[in-house]
Amino acid sequence: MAKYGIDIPSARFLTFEGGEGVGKSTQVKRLAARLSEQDIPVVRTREPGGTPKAEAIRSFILQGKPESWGVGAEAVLFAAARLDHVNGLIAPALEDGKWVICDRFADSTRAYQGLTGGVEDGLIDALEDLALNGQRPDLTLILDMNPEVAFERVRQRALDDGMPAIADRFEKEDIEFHRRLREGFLTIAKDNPDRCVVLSADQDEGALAADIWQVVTQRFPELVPEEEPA
Ligand code: Z5A
Repeated sequence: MAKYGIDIPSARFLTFEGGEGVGKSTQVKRLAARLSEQDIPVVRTREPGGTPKAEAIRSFILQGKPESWGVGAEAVLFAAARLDHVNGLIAPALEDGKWVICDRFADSTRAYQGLTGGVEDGLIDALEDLALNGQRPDLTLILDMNPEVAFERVRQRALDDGMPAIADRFEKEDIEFHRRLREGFLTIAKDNPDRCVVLSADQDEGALAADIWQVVTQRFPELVPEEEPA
């Protein structure tokens, strides 16, 4: 039993998606903390990564090593990492009754490598079927904002962390790519209205967290504690 005498709601799989710097990691942490306050067992994870093998693929990809292999091969690598993540962490956690909140998931492959990178839908669909093994998210929150504003956040974070080279990289990013990426995520939301909710990320952290909580409790009303009798 959780606080307030309600049963622990059954396991759910939630994903956060969107462009770089829109605040996904920040909101994943906040939502996990809020669920934990209600004694709901939560696993917080991310993609690419989440298991040792998937983290190894993450560092290989993020070091830019497979760039010369082409975007199709990159999509296959993301799917390989996802397959291990689903089988090694996500599915077992859900079977254990835990809520899983994942920072990026299969929609990122569709948006980055597919809709923006040009990998054909057939390959993206096949990789998704293979890697997900039937484990589709119950709810996907797509955080949406102008990429120029999001980049300024990431650039500022890099400067604050004493990493001017990373700040420089964001100044040189191809903004047109990120505009198309934003449209890609909005297309995914339009194509999956039962699963995806788009939220404006261009607001302060607390206000966005409140919007997210409202969506989550509307979707899963079992989370709202019963009123104490007066
Ligand atoms: N990728 C792919 O191509 N295909 C795939 O299938 C998958 C991934 C799964 C993953 O890198 C890369 O892999 C990514 C997509 C690709 N591409 N790149 N490059 P990552 O996971 O390391 O990068 P990211 O997902 O874009 O993370 P991020 O840059 O850290 O962004 P974020 O998680 O959305 O934002 P944040 O870390 O929560 O916040 C960013 C900064 O803004 C930080 O300083 C916060 O304190 C600040 N912040 C957060 N919220 C706010 C608000 N509301 N107001 C003001 N400032 C805020």
